This record gives sequence, C-alpha cells and structure tokens, in this order.
Amino acid sequence: MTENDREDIFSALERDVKNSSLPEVEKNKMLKNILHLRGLEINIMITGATGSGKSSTINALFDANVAKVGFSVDPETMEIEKYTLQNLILWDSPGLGDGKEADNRHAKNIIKKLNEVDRNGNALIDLVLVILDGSTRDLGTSYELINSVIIPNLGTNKKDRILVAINQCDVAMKGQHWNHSDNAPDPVLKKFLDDKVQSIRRRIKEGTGVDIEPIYYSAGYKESEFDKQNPYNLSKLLYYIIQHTPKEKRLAYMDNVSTNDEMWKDNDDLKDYSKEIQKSFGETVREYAAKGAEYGERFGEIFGGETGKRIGRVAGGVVGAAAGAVKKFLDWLF
Ligand SMILES: Nc1nc2c(ncn2[C@@H]2O[C@H](COP(=O)(O)OP(=O)(O)OP(=O)(O)O)[C@@H](O)[C@H]2O)c(=O)[nH]1
Ligand SMILES: [Mg+2]
Repeated sequence: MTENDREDIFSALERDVKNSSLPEVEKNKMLKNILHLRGLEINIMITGATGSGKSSTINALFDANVAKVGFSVDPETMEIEKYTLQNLILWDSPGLGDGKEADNRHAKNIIKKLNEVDRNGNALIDLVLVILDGSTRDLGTSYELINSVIIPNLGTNKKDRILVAINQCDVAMKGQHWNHSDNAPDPVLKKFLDDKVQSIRRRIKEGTGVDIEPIYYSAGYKESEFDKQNPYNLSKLLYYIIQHTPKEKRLAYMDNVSTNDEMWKDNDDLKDYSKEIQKSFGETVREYAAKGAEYGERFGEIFGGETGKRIGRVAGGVVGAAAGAVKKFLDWLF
C-alpha cells in the first residue's frame, strides 16, 4: 500500500484535478464540486427479523468488522445501532418477530428514524435495506414490517428508497440444492428462489401497491478459517444498493466496500456487476465532480490517474490485472 492508496476518494479526485493541465478557472470549478461531494452523507437503514443476517451482510459488504454476528436465538441487535464509516452511515435496526412488546418498540423506532430529516430538510434515510431469511417459510412478520411499517413511512418516491433482499439463499430448501464447489444454487434451488422473489413481490404489491424487485443472495459465513463460505450475489446486492442511492452521493461507498476479492467473485451471470458498479462511480465523477467545467476531450486524461485506478479496484475489479487491461478498462469507463 502506498501513501496514495490511503487517501480518500475525494482527495484522489482533487489530486487528479490539480495535476491536470486544465486552466485554473476550470480546475477551481471542479475543486468546488469535489468539496461539495465530500460533505454528502449516505444513510442506510438495515432491518429484518432476528437472525436474518443484518450484521453478517454489513460485515461482508463493508471493510470493517463493525457489526456483531449472533450465534444464539436471542436477538443480538436490540435497539438501532449506528455505524459510521466516513461518509457512509449504517443504521442496524431490529425488525419484527421478537414478541409483541419488543415489536411495538422496534416499529416505533423505525418509524421515527424514517421520519427524521437532515439539515437540508430532506429525509435522513436514503435507503432501507430489508433483509429476509431465505431459509424460513414464514415471512409473515417481514410482510408486516415492509407493508405496514416501512412503506407507509417512505414519503413519495417509495420504490427508490426500499430494497428487499433475501439472504441465506444457500440454506433455502434445507441447503440440499447448494452447489458447494461452485458456491451457487443448482437449477432446482434457482427455480425455488426465483419463485420466492415473485411471490414476495406479489405480496408487497397487493399490500401496498408498490412494485419492487426483490433479489436473493448469501452473506456467507465464517465460523473459523476451515469452516467458512464466501458470499453469493454480494456484488449484485451492492449494485442494487448503489442504484437505489442518489447518484450524487454514491462515491461515499468507494472507500468502504470490502477490498477482499473473495467476497465479490460468485454472482449470477445476469450482469457483470463489478463493471456496472465501477461504471456507476465513473458516472458520478463525470456528472457531479466535473459538473459545469469545460474539459473538452480530456476527461479520461484528468481522471484516468488516481481516480480511475481506484474505481477499477472496487468490488473485485481489475486488481493485479496487466497494465494493458487497466488501460482498456479506463478507456471503456471514460
Ligand atoms: N449459511 C448462512 N448463514 C448465514 C448467512 N448470513 C448469516 N448467517 C448466519 O446466521 C446467523 C445470524 O446472523 P446475524 O448476521 O447475526 O443476523 P442478524 O440479523 O444481525 O441478527 P440479530 O442482530 O440477532 O437480529 C449467524 O450464525 C450467521 O453466521 C448466510 O448467507 N448463509
Ligand atoms: Mg445483528
């Protein structure tokens, strides 16, 4: 790791701009934009039933072992816990299913948090990630949570602010159809999970009129060095999280997502999620960091340096790839 690797993304952007051959006045426009982006925060609420895998998901996605993973049936998350990772703030919130009294308290806390506003008067919570336990048939309390507690409190653009994700897809159907050597579902399990996605979608549509697109994944687990399993569809989950985050704020993920390539490698093949994630970051740089500045054909030249290299490395990107591959990637990105 060099000094430059330790800089945050905003400092890398600034350095690329300062080192460029742009006229001072254009440089200053960009530096001002970057300063603004640096001040933006993403707030995500992560909720779901006890044991659904909220903590495991947080730890798999983000580079810190911040959230305590439970091994007992007692809820590990009792009240809303706040984790601050630079500009990314995670609210780990217990869902329903802990008994009537606790459920009432949890619901109240969630509703309060969803109605909080930031200093500009906008809703504080950018996105609610609801995690369902794919190994259980009884999703009644999760529907209650989604349809009666969360969706009614999401304001106007409800669809953009909620993401429903089914975790532990590896142990759905009692784990019998998980292909351990590929770390992926076999065709029978795939069909089962696709059907589950559709039935959840239908239940939410019927209950609220909101049409959302759930996804499934596995946060994986690690009991010891010998007893562990990598996540599945974690890149897909991150891709969906990013798509549900206001574009202007997206760079706040860059310094915080796990740098462990193992976490990102096993995904369905519906999309090249790693590339799509990198493309999203590239778009934010183009549309927000460079906003209002005249840079002609020089975009790739300016941000192809530190910024481009970093974007290329995110979520199992072009790490360790040959120099030619990095250059090709940057040409494609910008
Ligand atoms: N097989 C498998 N186990 C998982 C997965 N995700 C989580 N687990 C396990 O499920 C258990 C509960 O996970 P947690 O991450 O603590 O769940 P939580 O939602 O944070 O639970 P509370 O904080 O108690 O509400 C742990 O033993 C995890 O290792 C997964 O994708 N697959
Ligand atoms: Mg937890």
